[in-house]
Amino acid sequence: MTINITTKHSHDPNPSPPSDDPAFVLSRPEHPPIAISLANLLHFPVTTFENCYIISTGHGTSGPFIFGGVTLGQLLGHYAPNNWSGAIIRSGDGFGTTVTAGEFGESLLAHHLDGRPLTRQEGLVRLIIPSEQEDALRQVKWVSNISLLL
Ligand SMILES: Nc1nc2c(c(=O)[nH]1)N[C@H]1C(S)=C(S)[C@@H](COP(=O)(O)O)O[C@H]1N2
Ligand SMILES: [Mo]
Repeated sequence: MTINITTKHSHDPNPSPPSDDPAFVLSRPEHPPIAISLANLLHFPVTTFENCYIISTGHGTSGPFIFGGVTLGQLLGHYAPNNWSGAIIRSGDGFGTTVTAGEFGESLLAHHLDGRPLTRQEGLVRLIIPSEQEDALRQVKWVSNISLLL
């Protein structure tokens, strides 16, 4: 008899970007979608989140890192101010997470790591939610769509 003991994470992280372009789309009910390029994102003042770890199922834990980017609160304040209840953040590879409006200020669309640009391979644009401790299950790499929820 074989006893199959698995300690494997239920999600195998995808190591390779689904496309080369870090641009993403902001979708809202009853409005045309807004395309946001990396250049658009770089126009915002940079917010930094210190003491962040990547608890990677693939590569183990690394950090602490200082991520730089734009919070969802900053982004939505500029492009789509409204009383949203939350958002679904998705990657082109099908991975994603939901974020409540109360978390918009602590959800970073990261484009820098320790003061240098994040590479596409590393997840540019990578969602960082520092309170997330579940093996990076909310660190969405290669964000391609943000769908706002009423
Ligand atoms: N787009 C996308 N993001 C993702 C994943 C994925 O499969 N696709 N896996 C998540 C999981 S479970 C982990 S452990 C980390 C792995 O991050 P790393 O590749 O930087 O080690 O990415 C997270 N973000
Ligand atoms: Mo993971």
